[in-house]
Amino acid sequence: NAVKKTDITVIGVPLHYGADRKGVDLGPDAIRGANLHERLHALGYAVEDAGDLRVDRTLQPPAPGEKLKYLAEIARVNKELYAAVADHMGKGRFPLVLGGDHSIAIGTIKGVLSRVKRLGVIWFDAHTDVNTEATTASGNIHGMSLAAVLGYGHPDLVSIGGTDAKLRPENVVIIGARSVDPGERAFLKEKGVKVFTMHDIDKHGMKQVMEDAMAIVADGTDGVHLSLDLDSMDPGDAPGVGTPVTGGMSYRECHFAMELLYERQLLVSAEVVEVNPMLDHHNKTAVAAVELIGSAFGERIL
Ligand code: 4U7
Ligand code: MN
Ligand code: MN
Ligand code: MN
Repeated sequence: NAVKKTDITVIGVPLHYGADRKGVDLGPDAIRGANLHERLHALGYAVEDAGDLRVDRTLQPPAPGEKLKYLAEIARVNKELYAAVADHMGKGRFPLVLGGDHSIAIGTIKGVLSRVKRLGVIWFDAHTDVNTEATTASGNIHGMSLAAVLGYGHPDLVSIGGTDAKLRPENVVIIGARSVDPGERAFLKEKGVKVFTMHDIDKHGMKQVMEDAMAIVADGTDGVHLSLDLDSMDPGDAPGVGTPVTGGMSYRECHFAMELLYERQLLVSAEVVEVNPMLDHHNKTAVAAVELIGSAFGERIL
């Protein structure tokens, strides 16, 4: 048809400090290596690669018990990511951010919020990432990024990209959750973030869950950001992740969810995170990531 295809800018963020585990910093190149660009080109998109943001590789480990591990470097990288996303979106391009650990959602989403004030977010994850320094058991900032973009947590994270544009809890849905910490459960309930757990997917099926989820994120918003944590998938289909949780979305369920997202044409930005090639088998998880991106960008069997 005559729909104009968006131009895409790929931004790599080889950050692992938010997960405090090496390997996820190799995610951007593993995803590129699984033929991301070729795939998007074949679908008719003009793709530009902005390369990778620079990450300091020489940091000393944090003190035992630290509740915001590597905060300074994570905040610095996310500020750069915010600026890059805002810049590319300002030129009318679709930012596709490759992680790296999920702490990079702070920079991505703040950058998108600078261009799309009323933003919906659809967050695929085994976890819910709404810890703060007050509730975290691990001190890993990749478990705090959704709280931070909602305005909760350490000021150095919350203030990234300014505090004018706000993501509202009623415009966020989480899909695929099956590992939620006690403090997170209280947060989600108090703020009113809608979570479609694995139980909901089992009970209602992916089609119904996606229809309900997309109705929520599209209501009263001007665009939707996709945050895709590959640990939302079952570890059998996506073994290359740092925090695997059994009982996840199957390859087909996830693939179908992405196809449904494309049909509704809601997305203005996307990020794919937590792919860890050091834990993967034959790049399976990066290949799955590219398959899912393909589906979200309109790939079909016939
Ligand atoms: B990811 C965890 F305790 N909740 O805070 C934590 F279970 O971006 C995991 O979703 C966080 O992969 C996982 O450390 C963060 C843990
Ligand atoms: Mn996550
Ligand atoms: Mn996760
Ligand atoms: Mn496919």
